[in-house]
Amino acid sequence: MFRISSRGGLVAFAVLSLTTAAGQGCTASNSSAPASWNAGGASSGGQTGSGSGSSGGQSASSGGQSGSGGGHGSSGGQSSSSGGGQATDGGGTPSYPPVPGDPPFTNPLVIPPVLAPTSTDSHTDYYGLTIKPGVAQMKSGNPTQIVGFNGISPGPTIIATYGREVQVTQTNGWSENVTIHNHGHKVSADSDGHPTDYIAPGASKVYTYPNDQRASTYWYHDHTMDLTGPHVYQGIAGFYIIHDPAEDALNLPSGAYDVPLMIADKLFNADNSLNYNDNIFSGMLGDTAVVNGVVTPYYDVGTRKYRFRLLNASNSRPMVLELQGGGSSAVSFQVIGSDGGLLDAPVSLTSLPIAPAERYDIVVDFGQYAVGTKLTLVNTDTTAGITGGGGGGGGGGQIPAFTNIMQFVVSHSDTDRSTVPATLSNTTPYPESSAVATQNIVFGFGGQDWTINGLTYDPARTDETSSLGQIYIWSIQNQSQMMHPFHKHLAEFNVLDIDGQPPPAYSAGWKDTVQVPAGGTVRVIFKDELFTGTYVFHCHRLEHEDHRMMLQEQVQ
Ligand SMILES: [Cu+2]
Repeated sequence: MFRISSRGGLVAFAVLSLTTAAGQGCTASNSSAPASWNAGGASSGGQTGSGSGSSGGQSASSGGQSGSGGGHGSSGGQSSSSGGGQATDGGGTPSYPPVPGDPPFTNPLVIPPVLAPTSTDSHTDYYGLTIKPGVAQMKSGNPTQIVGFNGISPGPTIIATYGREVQVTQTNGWSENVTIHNHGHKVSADSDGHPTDYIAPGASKVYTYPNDQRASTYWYHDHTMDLTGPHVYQGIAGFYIIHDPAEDALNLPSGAYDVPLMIADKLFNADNSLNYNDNIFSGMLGDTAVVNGVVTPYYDVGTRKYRFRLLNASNSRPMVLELQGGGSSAVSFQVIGSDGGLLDAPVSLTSLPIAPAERYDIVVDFGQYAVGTKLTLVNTDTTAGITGGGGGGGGGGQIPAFTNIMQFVVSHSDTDRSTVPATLSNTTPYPESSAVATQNIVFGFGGQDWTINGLTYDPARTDETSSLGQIYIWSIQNQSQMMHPFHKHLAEFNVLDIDGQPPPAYSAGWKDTVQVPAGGTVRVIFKDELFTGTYVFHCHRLEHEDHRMMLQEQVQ
């Protein structure tokens, strides 16, 4: 049973005691819900404390999971009557039977199936999907109730080709309104998954995607006004990948060696149901990494290069990704692409920050390792991007956190004819002098809600006006004490600078989501192309978006 500790209460901005804030939310809004945050915070204490080393992180993660379950079980000493049931001790304290945590890297990675078209013609591939409840074996023990495309999460992967249209008929087989946004796509306003363009339960809607844009890793997910957070958290998300001839000609790792990885953090109740809270301050933060719907999986690889399409599909969790093991504490990998496709050139890194909704395509060469080597993908960030003021950094230890994400096991020898060319693409931004205007976008907190330019989302209001085909600079200023990932619909952009400095090379290509650091300013340059109409831009911490940290742009 999916449990929502809804509306985490109004957290005074200056108060950064997250455990207290969330605990109030749970108590005030849903007395029968487990004190999830406290459980997560307790378990994450160990994870955070020992989490920076790979081996420490492994045991901490395992301990955190079982500790969480044990905490519930011991608090009341009662067992629920069924796997999905709740029990209380009469005083509002929930109790669950202890469920052993999964040791990390014991569950195999699952690759989402590729969706087959229902029909094709000379111009268009036609697909059908149904959003409906399902069950998923995300970890050992009870299956987890989810909601997903065709009842699975991630949903089936849609693979499209540049310039060839795709139509997806989405049928709502669920009990709540939904609307589906194809993240990063240049689409007509009526196919963009506008927050109030609902597909009612039982209804269907056809979304048309022209795919008139670069090859890259995109993703489709729910975008329902006020409810995107719980909807995506329950599983309404899938990959949408575009290929184009320019990329195909590069001989990058492809086919079975091109692997999408949807990484998200979750918080599990002891019966394996998902626990959700929409804490207005930090957003939903989990204590366990899930990759393609499986808790801390392992993946067998051969001695060759692989392309991994990394998507941070967390509701609100920014991560810093590192690969550890193989006799080196810092394993380097190559970043070849960002949100909007290939970079100019590969960028060798050992540490990659990735915020909610950001994508980075990386190439890892396992050919340099002996069979039997294990490399662990970890998250080294425990702050969740909450960095500023009022002891926020010191409160980091109370934020649910995790280290382990997944493990690559070099299990067999393999041949490798793929290459990573020194030149991949050309992502030169539009010259600043070509911009017709600079608009200021200011993130703040208005006393009750997150705001953009002092406003909260009103679907009846136009906040910015742009002209089709003209180039704009948006200067996004973050006056708050935490990082907000800014996402704009319709256009991909280039980052001009971050606090006056050029962006790091891995984020200098085309993007649709950018981290705006606490107290910082990011300037982006873009051109709205192909379509006029009403499009939103917003923070991609989904709980901020749901609390109306979103405005509308009229493209005319
Ligand atoms: Cu935000």
